[in-house]
Amino acid sequence: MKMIEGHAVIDVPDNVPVWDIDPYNPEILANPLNYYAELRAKGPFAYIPKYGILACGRHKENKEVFSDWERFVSSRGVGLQDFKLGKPWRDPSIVLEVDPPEHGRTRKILMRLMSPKVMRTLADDFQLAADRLIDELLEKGTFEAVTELAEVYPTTVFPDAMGLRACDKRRLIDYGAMVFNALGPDNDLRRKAMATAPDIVPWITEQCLRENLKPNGFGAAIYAAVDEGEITEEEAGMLARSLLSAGVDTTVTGLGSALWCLATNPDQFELLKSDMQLLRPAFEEVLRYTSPVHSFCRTADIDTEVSSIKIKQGTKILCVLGAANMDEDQWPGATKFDISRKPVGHMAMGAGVHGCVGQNLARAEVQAIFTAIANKVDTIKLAGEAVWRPNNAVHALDSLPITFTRK
Ligand code: OVM
Repeated sequence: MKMIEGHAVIDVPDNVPVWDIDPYNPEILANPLNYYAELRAKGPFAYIPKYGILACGRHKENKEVFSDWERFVSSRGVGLQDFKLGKPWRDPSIVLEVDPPEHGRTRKILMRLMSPKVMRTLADDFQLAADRLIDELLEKGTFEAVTELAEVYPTTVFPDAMGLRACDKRRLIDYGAMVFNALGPDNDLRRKAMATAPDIVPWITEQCLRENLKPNGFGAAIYAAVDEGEITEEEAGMLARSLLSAGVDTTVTGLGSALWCLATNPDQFELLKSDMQLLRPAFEEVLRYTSPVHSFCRTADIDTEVSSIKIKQGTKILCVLGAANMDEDQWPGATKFDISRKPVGHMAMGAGVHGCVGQNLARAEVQAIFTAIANKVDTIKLAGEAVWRPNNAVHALDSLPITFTRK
C-alpha cells in the first residue's frame, strides 16, 4: 500500500478529474478565492495527486460528507493523517477525533458548558471588556487590528471564562496555530508551528489540571463532571485541552476577519449601525464570507458513493468549507459581503454531530465587540494593506491596519 502524509493513496475514482495543485501552497492559503472557484468547477470531487486525496468544494458534497459521521469518520483524524495507520502528534481529542457513540458522552458535557443560559451569565463581563477595548482603540485612532484587537479580546475574556490561573496569551495563540497547522501536510508551515511544541505543549497540559483551574469557569465545570461520575479525571484534562485547542485561534481569526469585512464594506457598516437587529446575521455573513476554518478532512470508513462518485474505504476527503461557503448555487451573489443575507446553512462551523460546540461562545464574543463598535465607532477604514497569514486549516489575517473615528 502506497502512503502519503500518513494515509493510503487511493486510485483515481471513475469520472473524477485529476487536478495537479497543492492546496497547501502558502500563496493559495493566503488568497484562496481562485482555488475555491476552480475546485468547485471541477465537479463534485477532484483528485489531488500530490496527496492522493479527494477534495470537494461545492456546498452539496461538503454538506453530505460532513453530515454523515457513519460513512465519513472523524476517528481516523480530521487532517491528512489516518490515525488507523499511525500515531498522531498528540493523543487524539476525545471529542473532535472520535465517533458516536463515544463522541456523545464527551460532547454532552461541553454542550452543557456552552449553553445559552451559561452564555447569559458571561454577557455583562464580555460587554464591559469589549467597551473598554474599543474605547482604548478610539483613543489611538489608528491601530493594528490583528495584534491590538483580534488577538487581545479573546485572550482576555476566554481565559477568564475558562478559569485559567496563568494566562500566557502568546502561548495560547501559538498552540492554536500548532493544532490547526498540524492538520495539513508536513510542510514548512507545519514544521515551523511544531517547533514551538516542546515549550508550549507541557504548558498547555499543565493549565488543564484541576488545581490550575479556578472555581466557576468552564474548566471547573468539566471537573465537576468527574465528581458526577460522567468522565475520568484524565478525560477532564483532555476536554479542557479541547477548549484551549479550539477556542482561541478560531475566535481571534473570526474577529480579525469581521473587522476586515466592515472596513472594506462601509455601506454594510452603515447598515449595521442603523439596525442593531443585524448584529447576529452580520457575524454569520462574516463566517460565510471568510470561513475562518477553511478546510477539514474526513476519512471514508466504508466503500460508498457521493453524487454518483465511488469512494473507497480509507479515502481521505479534504472538505473545503471555504469553497462551499462561496458556492453561487447555494449563495447567489456569493462574492458580495451582504449582512442582510442571513446565510443559514453555511459550513464555517461545520455541520452534523461535530458542528462547532463553542459556537455560542464565539457568537457571544463577537456580539459584544460588534455592539461596542456600533455604539461608539462612526467610520472604520483600512489604514494600509490587509495581509493574510497562511495556515494549513485556518484562513486568518496577519496584519490589518485600521483607523476608527468616533461617533
Ligand atoms: C480539540 C479540537 C476541537 C475542534 C477543533 C480543533 C483542530 C481541536 O478537541 O482538540 O482544532
